[in-house]
Amino acid sequence: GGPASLSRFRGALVGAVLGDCLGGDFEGAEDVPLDRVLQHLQDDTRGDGTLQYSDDTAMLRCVAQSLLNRAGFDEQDMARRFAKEYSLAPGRGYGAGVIQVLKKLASPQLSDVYQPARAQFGGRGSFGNGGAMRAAPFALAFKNPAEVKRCSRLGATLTHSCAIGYNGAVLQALAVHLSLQGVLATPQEFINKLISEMEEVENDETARSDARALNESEFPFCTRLHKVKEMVERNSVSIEEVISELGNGIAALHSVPTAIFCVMHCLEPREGLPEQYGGFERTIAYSLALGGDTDTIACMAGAIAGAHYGVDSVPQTWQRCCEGAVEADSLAEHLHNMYHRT
Ligand code: 8NA
Ligand code: MG
Ligand code: MG
Repeated sequence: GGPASLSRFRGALVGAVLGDCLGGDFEGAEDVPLDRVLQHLQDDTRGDGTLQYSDDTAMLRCVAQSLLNRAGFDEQDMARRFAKEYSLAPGRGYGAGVIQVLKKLASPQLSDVYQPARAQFGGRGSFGNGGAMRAAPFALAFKNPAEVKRCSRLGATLTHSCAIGYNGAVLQALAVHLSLQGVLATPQEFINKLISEMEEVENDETARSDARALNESEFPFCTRLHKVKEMVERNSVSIEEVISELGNGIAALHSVPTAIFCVMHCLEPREGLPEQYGGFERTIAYSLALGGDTDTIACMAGAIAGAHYGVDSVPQTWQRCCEGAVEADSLAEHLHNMYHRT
C-alpha cells in the first residue's frame, strides 16, 4: 500500500504481536541454531492462538487502547491501564524492576503518575527496553513526528525515567513512523533520518548526564545507529558480530538499534533463510536467531517490518497461532481511522 495505508497500520501491530509470541520460546537463550528457529516457525500443528503473548503485547495493547479511548495521550488513563492489566495478568513475564512501578500505579492515592518510575534503581530510573517494546502505537496515533516523539517519550517515562530507557522508545516510535511512510524503500534515507532525528533528541542535558552516569558515550543511540549504518552497508555480517557490536539484551540501548538492524539487514534475501520467505518472515527468523531478548527484539523489528511490508506479507499460519493477533489487527484499524480523521 501507499504511505500510511491500512495494510501498513495492520502490519505494524500484527507484526509486533507475532514477534512477541513467536519469540517467546527463545527468550533468554544464548545459542539459537537457525534450524531450530525455522522448525519453530514452520510448525503448523499448533492450535489457534496457542502461542501466548507476554508483557510486550500486554502493554502495547494498553497503549493503543488508551490512545484510542482518550483520542490522544492521557498519562493518567495510560498509567491506570498498565496497572489494571498487570493486576489481572501478572504472569506475563514482566521485567523484575517494573513490577514495583506497576503495583504503585494501582494506588488511587497516587497524584503524580511519573513518580514511581523515578524512584526505580536508586533514583536513576530504568534503562530497560520495556518502554520501547510498546512504542509502536504512538506512530499510528499521530501524523506529526514532533507529537510522535513527545508522546512516545512521556508514555515510556511512566515506567522508564532514565533517558536511555525513554529515548529507546522515541527511536522505536520514529522507526515505525518512517516505515509507515514508506521511507524504508530507500534504506539510506531511513537510517540517515533516524540519525538526524536522534541527534536532536539526544542533544539534551538530562540525556547527556544519564548517559555519562552509565559510562556511555554522549549520544549513545546515535553512536549505535552509525554502527547499524556501517554494518548494513557491509552486507556480510555474522550473528556474533551483531551481538557483540549492537547487543541482544534487555537494555533499550542493546536492543532497539539491534531491531532496526534486523529489519534493514533482511530487506534482501539472506543465506540460510528459506528462499520462499518474504522480508517480514526473514526479519522475524533473523531476530530469533540472535537469541537473548528474542520476544522483545522480534516485537520491535516485527512492528517496523510489518509497517513496511504490510499485513498481506504476514503469513496467515503465523497469525492464526498467535494469541492477540486478531485484536491487534482491529486496534490497528481503529488507529488508522483516528490518524486519518485528524
Ligand atoms: P525493568 O524496568 O525491570 O528493566 C529490566 C531489567 O533491566 C531490570 O530488571 C534490571 O535488571 C535492568 N535494569 C534496568 N534499569 C537499570 C538500572 N538503572 N540499573 C541497573 N539495572 C537496571 O523492565 P522492562 O519493562 O524494561 O523489561 C523489559 C524486558 O523484560 C523485556 O524483555 C520483557 O520481555 C521482559 N523480560 C525479559 C526477559 C529476558 O530474559 N530477556 C525475561 C523476562 C522478562
Ligand atoms: Mg516479553
Ligand atoms: Mg523480552
